[in-house]
Amino acid sequence: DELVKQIQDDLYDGLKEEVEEGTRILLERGWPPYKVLTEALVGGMTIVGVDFRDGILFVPEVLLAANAMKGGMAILRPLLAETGAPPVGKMVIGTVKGDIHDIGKNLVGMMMEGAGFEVVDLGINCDVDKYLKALEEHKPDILGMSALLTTTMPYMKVVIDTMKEKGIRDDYIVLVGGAPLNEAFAEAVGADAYCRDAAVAVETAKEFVA
Ligand code: B1M
Repeated sequence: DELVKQIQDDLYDGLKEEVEEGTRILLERGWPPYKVLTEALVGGMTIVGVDFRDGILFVPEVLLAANAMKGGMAILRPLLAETGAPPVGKMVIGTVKGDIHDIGKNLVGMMMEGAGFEVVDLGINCDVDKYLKALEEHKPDILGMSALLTTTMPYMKVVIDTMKEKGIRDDYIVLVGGAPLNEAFAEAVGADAYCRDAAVAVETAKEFVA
């Protein structure tokens, strides 16, 4: 699709208004919000990621791309979150300490809301204290943690170990995600499951709270 390619290019170039415009047009054409999200926005960010890795794009450009992506996501958010049903469960989610990547986490939050979960978003750079306080305050069914860096993902173990020390580990379902993780890592740190993407996070959460 020409327009999808155009949106991906605009996202790459950090053109927020153009990405927003393209997102609206795809919706007007009857595209389901989830398809717009995955094909145009996530697809575009994947290309950005490859060129970032290869040293073709640098942090300032990637920040602009992320900002453009958030513009598109803001349009999709209410559509993805539309649900009249009572909450099926509650999730507290945050990106771990030292890590400021939040697009994936935000996406997971949006999709969880869309599936009828109540979501408490703790933001980025969350230390153990922040997670534990939120668990105490909100009493969720699920704790979700996100990490995009190989240097920050071990912090998930710090959080889970602290939960164990306090004797509260088994009071919660712990789901983890982020590009550098995998199933073996999730198991090694003592999480209940690794979620490859936002759709898997929703499926997994539903299985656990069912
Ligand atoms: Co960063 N960055 N970045 N970055 N960045 C990566 C992660 C990197 C892989 C790029 C690369 O080299 N190819 C690389 C990490 C390498 C590594 O650790 N091995 C990297 C690096 C190195 C860095 C810096 C260190 C760069 C520097 O300063 N020199 C720096 C670190 C800052 C820090 O955190 N302390 C940095 C900074 C940034 C920006 C600020 C410029 C920007 C973030 C903006 C923002 O988030 N607001 C940024 C971006 C955008 C990226 C890439 C290009 C894209 C990430 C993204 O948003 N993807 C990324 C490359 C890549 O991942 N391919 C990269 C789209 C998003 C939808 O996918 O986040 O994977 P993702 O989320 C998915 C799943 O993973 C899953 O579901 C989501 C939706 O499907 N998921 C969960 C995620 N969290 C979950 C939680 C769950 C469940 C599922 O809980 C239940």
